[in-house]
Amino acid sequence: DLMMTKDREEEEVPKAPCPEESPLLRGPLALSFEPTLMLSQVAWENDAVIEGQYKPDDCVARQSVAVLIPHRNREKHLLYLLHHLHPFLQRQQLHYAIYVIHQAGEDKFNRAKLLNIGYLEALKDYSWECFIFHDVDLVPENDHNLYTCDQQPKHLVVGRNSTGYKLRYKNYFGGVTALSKEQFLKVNGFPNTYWGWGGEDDDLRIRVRLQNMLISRPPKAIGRYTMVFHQRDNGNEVNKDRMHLLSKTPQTWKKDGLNSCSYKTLSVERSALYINVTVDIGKPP
Ligand code: UD2
Ligand code: MN
Repeated sequence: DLMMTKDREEEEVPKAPCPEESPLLRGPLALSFEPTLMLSQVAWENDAVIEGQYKPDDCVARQSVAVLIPHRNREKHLLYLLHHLHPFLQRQQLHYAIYVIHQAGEDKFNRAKLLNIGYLEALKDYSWECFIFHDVDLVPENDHNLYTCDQQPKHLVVGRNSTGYKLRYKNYFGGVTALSKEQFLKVNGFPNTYWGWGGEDDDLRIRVRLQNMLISRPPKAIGRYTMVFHQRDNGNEVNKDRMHLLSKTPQTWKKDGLNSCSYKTLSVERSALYINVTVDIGKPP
């Protein structure tokens, strides 16, 4: 009996890398947003996901990817996103985890700072190679839109339903972006000083340009998203300082970013479908 077990162990062959293009991709998909959808159903449909994390079973993933979602008071959007994103990432044969960075309290929202925190916290779990900075309300429509990192930072949202699937403006860098661990470190992450709506995505683009990196995008037919309808949230009013802050980025980026991101972690909860990091990020000065 003992011998038998040993033999079987020796037979185990090392896994091959996953194919360059996943055979599981399906292309454009019709998305559903059922009002009756429940988290328990999404968990049941994704039983290979353990505490928000997944690895392909039969091959070694080509990249390890942490998806970071800034969040407050958007539970329904989060549910729809988890519902679509888990199968989407599994079809891409990635080793991935989904992190939700939840801002505690009622003070002004700070998307950029939450994303910095996501990066720092996720790296405590595992040395992820690639980071996807992801709005909670954007659902990808085509699984050829790869959630991987390239030689250059990537902007994944070429267009979305509400804007006729066109790029909003030439240098637009909002919604969903992919930067490698090194690329994000090189630009010192996002600024921590943008409170409320707007500007932080443009700031990241300026940081990327200052490092002489270029932004790549998938073809128009592939970089398509559905944004679940919403109005401007309370606590995320337009940041009137944004133009002024943006004009100073070349002087401020080195000292405002990952290296100056201070916060208090209130809890880290590992639920079935995502890792929820709740943080106290303070408030605007
Ligand atoms: C645009 C950009 C977004 C960001 C924002 C300006 C697109 C598709 N997206 O989004 O990336 O640059 O402008 O800040 O162009 N959130 C919460 N709770 C809140 C407020 C915000 O969870 O109370 C999170 C959530 O992940 C949301 C994201 O912050 O998707 C951006 O906020 P938004 O959706 O209100 O802003 P929007 O759609 O104009
Ligand atoms: Mn939105």
